[in-house]
Amino acid sequence: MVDMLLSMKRPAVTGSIFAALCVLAAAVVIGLVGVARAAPTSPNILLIVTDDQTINTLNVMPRTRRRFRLEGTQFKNAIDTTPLCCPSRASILSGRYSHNTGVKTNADAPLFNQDDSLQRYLQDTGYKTAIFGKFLNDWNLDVSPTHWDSWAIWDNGPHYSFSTSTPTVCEPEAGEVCMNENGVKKPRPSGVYETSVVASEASTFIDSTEGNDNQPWFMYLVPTTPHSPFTPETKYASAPIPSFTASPNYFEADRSDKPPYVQADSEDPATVQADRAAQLRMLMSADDMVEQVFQKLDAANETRDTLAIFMSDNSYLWGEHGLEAKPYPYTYGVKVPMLMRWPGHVAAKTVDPRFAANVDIAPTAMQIANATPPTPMDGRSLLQPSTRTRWLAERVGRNGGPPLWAQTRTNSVEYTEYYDDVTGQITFREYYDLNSDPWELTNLLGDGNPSNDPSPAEISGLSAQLASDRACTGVTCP
Ligand SMILES: [Ca+2]
Ligand SMILES: [Ca+2]
Ligand SMILES: [Ca+2]
Repeated sequence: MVDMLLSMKRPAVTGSIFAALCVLAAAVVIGLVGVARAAPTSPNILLIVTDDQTINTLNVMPRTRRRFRLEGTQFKNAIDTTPLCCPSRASILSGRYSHNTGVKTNADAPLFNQDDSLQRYLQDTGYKTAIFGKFLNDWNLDVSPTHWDSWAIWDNGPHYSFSTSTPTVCEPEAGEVCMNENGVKKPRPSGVYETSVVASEASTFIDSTEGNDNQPWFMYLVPTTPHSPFTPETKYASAPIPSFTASPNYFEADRSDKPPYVQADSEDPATVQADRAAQLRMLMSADDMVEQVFQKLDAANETRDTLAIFMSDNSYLWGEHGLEAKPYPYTYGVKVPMLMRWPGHVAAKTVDPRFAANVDIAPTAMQIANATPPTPMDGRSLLQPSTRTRWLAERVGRNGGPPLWAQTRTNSVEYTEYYDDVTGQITFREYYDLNSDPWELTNLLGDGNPSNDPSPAEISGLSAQLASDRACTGVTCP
């Protein structure tokens, strides 16, 4: 909050900041005497998480830009600590790193502890909670998620559902996409693009809460856009997209410095470009969804009383280093779009350079809701001054795909280790001097030139730091 306060100049805004601090101070006092109910003044919390949206894609989302960038703060150095769907979603909802959630792969949804989650703590504090979209990959839709007052959840899959049966029977083999809506398994509405289903569910939920302004709500909107299959909405199937500018590491010419799995990867630039085009068009529908939800909030007079966050569950490489998709420990494989707005409380038209992360979302929500988990979360509230000088990103489990890895990074150095699945031994290291090599073109530990290597002392220091961070909990985490 202090960083944001400093960036605010207008007296009117300063006044509302002061009011916000009074509310927060009052909330802290209430917390001390053990009354754990959300004050009527607690803001709503709207969390929108897209699926596989890479950074630098807001150019196709003008309404989202207006709502979140012109009227809010953009975190330009935000990351997902494990850049893969299910582990990242578990980290978002728990405020904990993958090594602490136990959700290490996309098959680990059953390991997610719903009783140690944002939705649980907010509900306990008096928030009405709702989720619409993708909860966790491979979640058994015969099982209802807990600690939600209202929900409609589904998994990755087609973005359109085409129903041929009765509305209460779900037949995936007939082209229907199944969802669990408030405990009833049924097909998603036929012929309706998925982002419109999310918007419609959100609208119904907002209507249902209008009668009780004293109860704040937490609404988690999780469209699977722009995840594969790469099917844009019909109306955007041929929509113009921004021209492509290849970054210096686009299909990196010399990958002899890279780990063996990168050197062995052979993507097709034509496929990358086709997927990029489709994903950008899919994001146009996500932009519609964002605007529809905000228009609904405007009509309900709730926009100013809502802290809203927009982000992606993980990034997605479009040919950088010759790679496509995830989960890769390179800048655009780890960084994600992340923006936050709360009129009068979070600075508008502001770019925040701090290291922000998916594990910070839950602590941020905890702070404004005056909710306290029994053990400290790993992340930090984004409304507090940040002391984070490095980030930790990690891939701690796998069922196929790239090897296990972990990365520590400052503003000037990126250091990554790869590990053997069984022994945990380090199998490869990457070190980039980000000041001279921001595009990660020359791994100084893999370029065959010993004269430019970092000192053994520096490497052992980074390695020890990484070992410590990979075992961190709560306040010991970066
Ligand atoms: Ca994802
Ligand atoms: Ca290279
Ligand atoms: Ca070297």
